[in-house]
Amino acid sequence: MLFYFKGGLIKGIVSRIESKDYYVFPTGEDKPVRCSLPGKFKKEFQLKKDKLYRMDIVTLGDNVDFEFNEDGTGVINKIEERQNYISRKAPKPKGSSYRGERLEQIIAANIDKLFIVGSTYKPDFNNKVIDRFIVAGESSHLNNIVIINKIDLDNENLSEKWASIYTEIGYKVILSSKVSGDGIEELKNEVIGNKNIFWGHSGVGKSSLLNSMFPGLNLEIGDISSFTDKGTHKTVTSKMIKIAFNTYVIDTPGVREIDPFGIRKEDLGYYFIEFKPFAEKCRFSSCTHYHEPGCKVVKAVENNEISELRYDSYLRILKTIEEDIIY
Ligand SMILES: Nc1nc2c(ncn2[C@@H]2O[C@H](COP(=O)(O)OP(=O)(O)OP(=O)(O)O)[C@@H](O)[C@H]2O)c(=O)[nH]1
Ligand SMILES: [Mg+2]
Ligand SMILES: [Zn+2]
Repeated sequence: MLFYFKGGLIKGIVSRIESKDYYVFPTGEDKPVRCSLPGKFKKEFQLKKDKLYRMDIVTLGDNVDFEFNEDGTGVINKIEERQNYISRKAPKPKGSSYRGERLEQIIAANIDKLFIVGSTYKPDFNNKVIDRFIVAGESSHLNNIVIINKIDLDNENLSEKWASIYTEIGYKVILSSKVSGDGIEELKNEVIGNKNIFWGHSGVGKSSLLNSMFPGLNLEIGDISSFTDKGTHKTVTSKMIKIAFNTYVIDTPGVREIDPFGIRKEDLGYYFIEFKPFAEKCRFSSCTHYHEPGCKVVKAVENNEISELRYDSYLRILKTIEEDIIY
C-alpha cells in the first residue's frame, strides 16, 4: 500500500490519458493514480503555439511529479524533460485540402525500444510502410526493431527474404506468430527491463503479440468480422501497461497513415542508415540523393550496394515531405 500524505511530492510515469484524466504509476507501484493537470501548464502551452493537442503537454511515458488530494486522486506538479519522444504528423482533418499546416502529434516519450510491426499476410507485408515507421523511429533516435508477424500464413516462405532487407543493414528482425509460437520468447527477452512501444498498421497483430508474451494482459484483439465494420481498429487509444518493475509496454491503435514530422528533405537520407557511408561523399552536403550530380547514394543503388526497395521507399517519402510549420 502506498503511503501518501497531502503536500508530499510523488514521482511517477504517465500511463494513460482519458480526456482530462492522466493516470500515473507512482514509482514502484502497480496501480495508477488518476491525476489532473493544472491550468498553468496549459497557459505555458498556448504561448508556445506550435502544438495544439492536449496530448502533447503530457504524453505516455512522461515522468512527472504529483501531489495527492485527500480523496486519493492527484495533481500533476512538474513534467520532467523528455529524453526522447516519438511523433508523427497529425492526420489531416477530414475533407481538408490545405498543405503545410499539419501539426505534430506526440505518441509517447522516454522510450527504450520501438517495435515496428508488420505481418506477412492479412494485411500483406508492405516494406514501404515499415520504412516510414523506421524513419520516424530513427529521427527520434530510438532503438528500432522490426517484427514480421503471422509467419504461419507465409506459405511461400517470403518472410526470410523480407527480413533480410533489414538485417543486412543492421536492424534486428523478429519473425513471429501467435499461432506457432515462433519468436514469442525472443521478443519477450527484448522487452523485459525496457520501456517499449508497439507500432504498426491496424490488424498486424500488435495486441495479439503482447497477449502471447504476457497472457494475463487480455488485450482486446480484432476478429475477422470486425474488419468488415467501419471501425476496423481494435485498439482505440494507446496505453502503457506495467509488466514488471522497469518493464512497460505501450500498445498503440493501428495507424492508417504515418508521415514522420519535422524532417527536411536534405535530412531524410540520415534516417536511411545504410546511406550514411555514401551520403558523406556526395558532392553537395545538401544533396537529397535524387537528381544531384556527384551523388554517391544514387551510384551505390546502381552498384547494388543499397537495396533498390529501400531507395524506392526513400524517394516516395522525399516526394511527400511538406514544409512543417513551426511558429
Ligand atoms: N494467423 C495469424 N493471425 C494472427 C496472428 N497474430 C494476430 N492475428 C490475428 O490478426 C487479427 C488482428 O490482431 P490484433 O492483435 O487485434 O491486431 P492489432 O495490430 O492490435 O490491430 P489494431 O489494434 O487494430 O491496431 C486478429 O484476428 C488476430 O487473431 C498470427 O500470428 N497469425
Ligand atoms: Mg490492437
Ligand atoms: Zn547524394
